[in-house]
Amino acid sequence: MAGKPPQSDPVQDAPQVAGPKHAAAGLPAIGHTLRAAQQQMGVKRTALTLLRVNQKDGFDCPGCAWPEPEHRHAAEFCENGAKAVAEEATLRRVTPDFFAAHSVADLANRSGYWLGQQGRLTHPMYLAEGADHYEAVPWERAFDIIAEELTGLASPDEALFYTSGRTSNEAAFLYQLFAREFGTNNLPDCSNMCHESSGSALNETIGVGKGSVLLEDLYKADLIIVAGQNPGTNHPRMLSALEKAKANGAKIITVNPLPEAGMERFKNPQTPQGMFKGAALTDLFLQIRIGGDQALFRLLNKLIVETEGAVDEAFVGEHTHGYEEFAEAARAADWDETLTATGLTRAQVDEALRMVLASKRTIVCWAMGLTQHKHSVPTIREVVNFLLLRGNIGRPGAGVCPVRGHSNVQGDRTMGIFERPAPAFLDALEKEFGFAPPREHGYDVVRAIRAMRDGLAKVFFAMGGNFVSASPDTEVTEAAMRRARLTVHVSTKLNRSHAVTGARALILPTLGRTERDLQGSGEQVVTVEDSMGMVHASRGRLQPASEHLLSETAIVCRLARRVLGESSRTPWEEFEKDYATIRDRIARVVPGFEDFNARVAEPGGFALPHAPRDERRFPTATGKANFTAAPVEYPKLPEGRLLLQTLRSHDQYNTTIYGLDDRYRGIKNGRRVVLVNPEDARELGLADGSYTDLVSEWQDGVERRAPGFRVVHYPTARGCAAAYYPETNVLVPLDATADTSNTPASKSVVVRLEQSAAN
Ligand SMILES: Nc1nc2c(c(=O)[nH]1)N[C@H]1C(S)=C(S)[C@@H](COP(=O)(O)OP(=O)(O)OC[C@H]3O[C@@H](n4cnc5c(=O)[nH]c(N)nc54)[C@H](O)[C@@H]3O)O[C@H]1N2
Ligand SMILES: Nc1nc2c(c(=O)[nH]1)N[C@H]1C(S)=C(S)[C@@H](COP(=O)(O)OP(=O)(O)OC[C@H]3O[C@@H](n4cnc5c(=O)[nH]c(N)nc54)[C@H](O)[C@@H]3O)O[C@H]1N2
Ligand SMILES: [Mo]
Repeated sequence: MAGKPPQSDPVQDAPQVAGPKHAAAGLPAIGHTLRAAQQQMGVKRTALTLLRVNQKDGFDCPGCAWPEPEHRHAAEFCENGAKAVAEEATLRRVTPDFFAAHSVADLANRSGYWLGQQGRLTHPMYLAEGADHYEAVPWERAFDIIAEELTGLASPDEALFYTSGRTSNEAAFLYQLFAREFGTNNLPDCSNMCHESSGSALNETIGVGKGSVLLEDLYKADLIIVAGQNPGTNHPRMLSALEKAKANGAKIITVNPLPEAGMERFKNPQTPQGMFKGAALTDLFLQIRIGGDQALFRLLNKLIVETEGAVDEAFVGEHTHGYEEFAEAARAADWDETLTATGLTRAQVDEALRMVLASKRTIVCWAMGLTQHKHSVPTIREVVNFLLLRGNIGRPGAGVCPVRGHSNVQGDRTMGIFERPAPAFLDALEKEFGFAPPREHGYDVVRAIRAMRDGLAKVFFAMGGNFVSASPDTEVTEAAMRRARLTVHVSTKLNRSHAVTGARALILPTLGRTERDLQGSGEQVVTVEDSMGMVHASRGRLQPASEHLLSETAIVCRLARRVLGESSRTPWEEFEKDYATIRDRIARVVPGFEDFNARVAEPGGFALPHAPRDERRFPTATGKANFTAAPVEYPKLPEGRLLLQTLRSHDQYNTTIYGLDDRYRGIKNGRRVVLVNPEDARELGLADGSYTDLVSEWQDGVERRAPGFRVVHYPTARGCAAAYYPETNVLVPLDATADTSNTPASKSVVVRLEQSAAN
């Protein structure tokens, strides 16, 4: 089933190709923004809604986690933020009548794009065992069904509580509290598939799993390296920050197998000169082979170590551990091997080194291009080595900058959404709420799928997200979900996870970020944490999409009361009535949130403490920042194969498909495309415009196939290919994960391209 193009879908996937663009944003972006928004919301609602995005008294953009600048423009949002808002604030509705007209089998046959376009969910819906259709149920009945299944489990560890990254701090804190009072640490989240490798690497080396730079640091940097990230599409507001950094004299090195338009030239739509001409952003483009980053940074580190006076010896001596062992490994780095691993030339590496040595303040930014490989954790550790060598952590204008995805994914983790919680966090929960939290580690995403597959987990509850489409190995994941007794999704919009269900299923419709949240004590605000550890309030203003929606917080409170009953001493009713009472508890449990309610009332919010950034204190096992010296790894390709990365188009938000174009890459009206270097294509006999199946090869010998992709000759690095996720998740084996972080290696899938039978 999986990977089969939907049959009854009115949308035809017929890609047209015009070649990559060399600049991002500018006037066309404004046009696209308004068109997308007005199609969903109409003209008046568009104006009212977009003006509230990311303002100090408005709501946090549900798009990405990029921080808000101190001086905000009247329109502090971007094209893709506007699309995210429009998706949520749409006037289209999915009512009980819709479910009466469409069986679950019918929904399972539709594309993700079609499902998302149907609009906002309006009623709690229940799929009874053996039934063909969802039917509306009262909220109380929905909670009864969940309680029935949860209390019937042999152990609390047979339940899974997934979180996507849009959930507010308040809802996330209560959700993990509920799961732990219920008795499990099974709290997998989207972070497991996203920046887990960053968290793993940073925790071990600098003692804090978060980035160490604030927005101001970007403006002060001499050199910014952007590796494995496509901000033009995924963090468009980052381009304004890079533009400002450049105006202040920074240089930018881009490390990417693809030339991404946003990093080439940025036409800032918020300044008149920017709209037309724009600024060139990248000074040096290193077109690296997929997975070559660890080798690149190791070689740069060797060259730094071997350059007289290049190492910041005072910093290394006072603040770090493991330098000697690391320097020995670095000296052994081999030029030829590095050039093979990276596909770069010696001159390019020399030029990069020159820029590195000329910089006193260096920042490295990265996203999924670094985190989703087998050797992602050692790769990011090597980035840390690189920064430590020249004292680039805990100094203004310098540091590590993992750029997060979902708007509150970092906050959810801060609130305790983690399957491997720190003992100190559990101690604090125990003290505050007077129960004994489970201490055993729970399942992450990959382990949760295995547990369902093997019959060890029977209830799957999702706070947002689209688990079956976002997870790897679609066929395995879908079969695993279908084995569950009960699957529950707290959702704003319809998606495939509602159509691939356990024996029983529930859809619980919830408020979005843009909507007014009215509770017993009045209108509520929630809080979020951005990618740079800034916490601020978010207040929705729109009328909720339906009178039957409950907020995520209310859903957790009611569920907890129904499931835990008298056994819980937590004041769930009070929490639901007044979210400020939740923040009072967060203030006592989570370090850095002291006086939470008062500080979040300040316009713009507050910054969480970050010991390495603020005081060059490294809370690691050694008490210092750790150099590490892992062996260099890079993917080795068998003859005639390509290394496929699965990435985002300009018209999607993860599994939510906004449209079928990828404007900056010059692709229109289709998503089943595979980008291949023209030289590789020639060697493999793949004409531009021909159709091919992507077949992934993995050591388990199972053949995973995604049929019918149009070949696009594209200037990617040699040996590499790119195609969109989630269509290609069928190709990512469940067991192909990053060492240590267990993140699916969805950016390095070995594939062969086979001529399509269908075409
Ligand atoms: N509009 C929009 N915004 C989003 C999202 C969205 O889907 N749409 N998703 C959000 C989420 S959850 C996340 S995590 C972020 C994702 O943000 P990104 O990480 O920018 O997203 P991807 O599309 O996965 O792009 C990966 C980039 O890494 C490059 N790359 C791939 N492999 C390698 C490699 O081995 N080395 C190097 N150096 N580069 C490599 C790719 O060419 C591509 O430019 O965006 C967030 N923001
Ligand atoms: N092959 C491959 N796979 C990947 C990736 C990749 O690059 N390649 N990227 C991975 C990454 S980085 C991530 S973060 C994951 C994303 O995984 P998820 O976070 O699970 O997926 P999304 O597509 O973001 O979830 C979209 C759904 O969330 C619901 N939703 C939206 N807003 C809200 C809200 O405010 N509240 C609630 N309750 N629900 C809401 C809607 O119903 C919508 O359909 O995918 C991962 N999977
Ligand atoms: Mo993500």
